[in-house]
Amino acid sequence: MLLFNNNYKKKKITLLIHSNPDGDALGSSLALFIYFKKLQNDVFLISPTEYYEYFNWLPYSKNITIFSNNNKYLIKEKIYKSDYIFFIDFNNIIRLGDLKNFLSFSKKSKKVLIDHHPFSYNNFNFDFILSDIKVAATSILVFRFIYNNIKNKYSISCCFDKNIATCLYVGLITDTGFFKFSSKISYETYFTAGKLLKIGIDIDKIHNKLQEKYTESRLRLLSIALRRLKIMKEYRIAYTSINSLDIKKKSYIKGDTEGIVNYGLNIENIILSVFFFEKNKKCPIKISFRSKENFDVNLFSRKFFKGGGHKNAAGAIVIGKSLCETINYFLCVIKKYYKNIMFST
Ligand SMILES: [Mn+2]
Repeated sequence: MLLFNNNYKKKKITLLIHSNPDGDALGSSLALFIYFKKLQNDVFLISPTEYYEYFNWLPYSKNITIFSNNNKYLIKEKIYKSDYIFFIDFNNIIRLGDLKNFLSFSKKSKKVLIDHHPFSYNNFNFDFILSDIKVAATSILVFRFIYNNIKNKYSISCCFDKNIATCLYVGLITDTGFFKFSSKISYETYFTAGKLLKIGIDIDKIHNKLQEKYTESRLRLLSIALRRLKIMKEYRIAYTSINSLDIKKKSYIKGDTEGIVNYGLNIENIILSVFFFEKNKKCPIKISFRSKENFDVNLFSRKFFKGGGHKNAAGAIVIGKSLCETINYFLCVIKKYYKNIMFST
């Protein structure tokens, strides 16, 4: 994609990431932010929601604008004036939350997608697409993008600095679970990691920062979720939930339920783990799915919950149903689903 060549004029670029951005969305977008800034562009990075404070040490993270009622006019203006709008680590504009309504002001701009999720039914009209569902993280695609842009034009070491490499490395290791999720790992995963290492990132520091740090409330909520864990051996499923009462009692803070869904998969023979989350009675129910082997939670979540994600990690939002109704619905559909597909592996 020949977006930027030697004689380009300063461009206005807006970078968008998905709600509740993860390490990959933050790392990829910050890397692009730093890169475009170095090339003297006018860059603006917007997150539809706050991000988990665990990531606030990332280089340039202070430059992320969190969408709110107080800055909506600024955001509208930035989107309106953009030459380019980048959609990073998502392709379904639903994931922008209320920020999606502002895209109607973006008519003048070229839309660029950089993402590794399967295409959603709710697609947007992108002008440039850099999408590859086989790569482990969007960070790899951003690496490719920057690498191809600077090759033969600028010195790589001048543009591809330690900050950019740190951000990309964070995306890479958070989306691969520190290189554990083998289904997505390929030659390019390690190739990219190797290139980033060569730039001189401080792996010790990054791993230290990313080490799980639990707040008291997080540990208490985890203990509730583990006690409530249900195991359906014959279906190879584990599921659990956290409800609004737990949240109140344990003075929840954002990010506390992060990762609860992964615990069920640690049990031998379990291939599907599900976590249901009711933040408060008025919020929709959030569901996280994690799977192993050939159980495709992206397909399952799309089919029954209008959600989506990846083959082994997906999510969904359920509006207008209680937690109990949602779990019952899940149990009902999963049993039917199993009759059709299971134990064929
Ligand atoms: Mn990702």
